[in-house]
Amino acid sequence: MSEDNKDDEGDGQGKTGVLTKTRPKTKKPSMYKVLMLNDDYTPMDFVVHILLSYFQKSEEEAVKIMLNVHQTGVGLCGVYSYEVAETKAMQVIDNARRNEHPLQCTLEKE
Ligand code: TYC
Repeated sequence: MSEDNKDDEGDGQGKTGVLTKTRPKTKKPSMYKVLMLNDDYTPMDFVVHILLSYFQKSEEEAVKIMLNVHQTGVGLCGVYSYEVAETKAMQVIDNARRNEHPLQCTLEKE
């Protein structure tokens, strides 16, 4: 019997140990937006292809996002942990470069 869990309150209710177990201080990992930027040269169908290949979008969603980027200058591709976001942005930029398109992606902390 541990000293700090003894029933010494005399209320006839049995054990009254207070639950004081503290949770360790953990922080949720920050999430990052992968943003796609507009440019004047990357073909629209290439951008749609990128959204389908790296961001698991449906054809309909991909076209919507691409047009939104085309019209507003920037658009959201997805939100991921830092490492996943960084990897996806890198893969997109690398793929675009290999295909000689200037398409760019950036990360933004949520
Ligand atoms: N603005 C490009 C065009 O007119 C299309 C485009 C859309 C390029 C989205 C980049 O992230 C982008 N061909």
